Amino acid sequence: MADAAVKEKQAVAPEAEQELTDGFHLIIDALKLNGVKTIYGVPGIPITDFGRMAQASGIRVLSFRHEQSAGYAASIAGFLTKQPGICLTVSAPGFLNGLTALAHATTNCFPMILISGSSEREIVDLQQGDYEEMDQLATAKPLCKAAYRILHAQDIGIGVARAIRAAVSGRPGGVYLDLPAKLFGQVMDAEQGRKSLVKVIDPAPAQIPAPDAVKRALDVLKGAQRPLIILGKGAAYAQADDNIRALVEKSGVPFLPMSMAKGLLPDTHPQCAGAARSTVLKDSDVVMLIGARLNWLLSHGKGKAWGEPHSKKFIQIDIEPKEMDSNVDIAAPVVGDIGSCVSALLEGMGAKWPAAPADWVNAVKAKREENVAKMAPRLMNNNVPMDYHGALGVLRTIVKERPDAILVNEGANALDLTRGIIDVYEPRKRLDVGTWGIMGIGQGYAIAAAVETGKPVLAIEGDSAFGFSGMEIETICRYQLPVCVVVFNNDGIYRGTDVNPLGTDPATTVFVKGSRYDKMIEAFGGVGVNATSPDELKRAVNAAMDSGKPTLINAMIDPAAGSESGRIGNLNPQSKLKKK
Ligand SMILES: Cc1ncc(C[n+]2csc(CCOP(=O)(O)OP(=O)(O)O)c2C)c(N)n1
Ligand SMILES: [Mg+2]
Repeated sequence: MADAAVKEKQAVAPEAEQELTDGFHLIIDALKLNGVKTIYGVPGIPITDFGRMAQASGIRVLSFRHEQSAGYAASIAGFLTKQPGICLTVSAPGFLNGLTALAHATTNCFPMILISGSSEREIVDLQQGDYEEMDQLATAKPLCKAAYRILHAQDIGIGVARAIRAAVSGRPGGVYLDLPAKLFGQVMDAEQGRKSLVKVIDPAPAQIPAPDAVKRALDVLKGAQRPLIILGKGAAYAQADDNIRALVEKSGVPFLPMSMAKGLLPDTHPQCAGAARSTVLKDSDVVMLIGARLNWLLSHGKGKAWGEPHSKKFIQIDIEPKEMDSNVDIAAPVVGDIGSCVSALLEGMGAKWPAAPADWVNAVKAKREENVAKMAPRLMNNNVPMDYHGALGVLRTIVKERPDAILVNEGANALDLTRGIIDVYEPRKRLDVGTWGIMGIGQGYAIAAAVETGKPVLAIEGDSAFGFSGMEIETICRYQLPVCVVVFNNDGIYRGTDVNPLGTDPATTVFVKGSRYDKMIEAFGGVGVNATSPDELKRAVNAAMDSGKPTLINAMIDPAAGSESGRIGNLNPQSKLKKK
């Protein structure tokens, strides 16, 4: 008897005394070790407990109403912080809902990790119809920068490290991390577990440009008669704000900010050519691109917008070598991270860099002043119903008075006119639809912007755009975030005036006329305001920004005021046949 008892004790004792850990805790520990402070997601099998435990461990876990919004939030958190934004989803449908945002992050070069639970591998791979069965790894792979799956608890440390490094190093992008349900419950020795965790050292190493490339670029710039600098969102992402400003100012060259690069230098800066865009694109002879790609947003660097064919030389600064010569030939490629490239260029310019040609600088300034003067009276109008210019005139002043607020913007006319009219004064204060012109980022971006920066957020959204993530106003109210959403309500997509010639269903682009989006937020305890005039709009936005209370303002815009597709109507395909 005694012997048996001793034997049993010996068998049990090592296990009872052994400290154990499990997959749940190892994933949380791995994320925390690497500085993850926030997770954006939607709970459900198999990640509900994981979310609870992560929250209990001190990570801020924000639950959304739809994974796509959580994903957009994670993607813009990545842009704002240079750390991968984390989105957490359930298997198959939740994963797929988050996948759009992961692809969006990759396209926009934002670091993000989509962590998704997945179903049992054995059943998924034999396609035996598991709960939420899907080969998620294979599905994600073509849509992101890298995709990994962790099968064993002892690999969690290295798997998380790999995901982080893949997301932020080189050109940032989206990474998929697949965590099968069984992994969470796997148990291992706690000490071994601790040792298996990896703190990523220097996750985004500097990539120093070659001295020859820097010299070549400066030679090309020096030879210019009509130089132009274009700042892209890569430049904004780099957080090399002081050096970028110093480079632009030392060169004296007019600069054109792409949408999300607005504010790197204030739009009111004397060298800003934003209001003379078509002139500088057409007439410049040397164009220095800093973190801006020659994609559709810059008409691929060729064609009518760019003046005479082969009339310019491009200098391009980008971390991705494949970006060079992607659309037109690049005379001076400078490959490296923006911060290192800009500081090398600044150093190379030395103390005696020649001023930019005065006749060109003055010509750009004159054009800009002419265009600004033309716009000014339209922005002062107090028309009812409001047009975009009247509404944006007051919002422009509000942003000027509150330059640290973050502006989120989506829609068509509501996007293009806001971009053109509202000046931005500080870096990374304008967040918008990005490379794809994607609708639905509004509330997700607003939430992450408020959470990551603690700053007030003003979101200007078309009524259609708003609808893509409208339910997230409950999320905004739940977390009591300082977000003021202004819905530009023109009864539809582009305009609210389309008519179905058959007179049966409503036309494809129109919504319920006179909708009151402001009522929606009242259901969740937020402040709703219906604004019919610029004066009312001004009062309501100022009150919201002062109070920091979740607010939705229904700004009634003349349904006839907008134009088809905003500024990009020319991209609509046209048939050679006459329209009937
Ligand atoms: C995900 C997605 N779906 C559809 C579109 C096509 N689209 C472009 S703009 C837009 C909505 C424009 O209407 P609104 O937001 O009301 O802006 P408005 O021009 O009326 O001010 C849509 C549906 C898109 N860009 N992204
Ligand atoms: Mg609309």
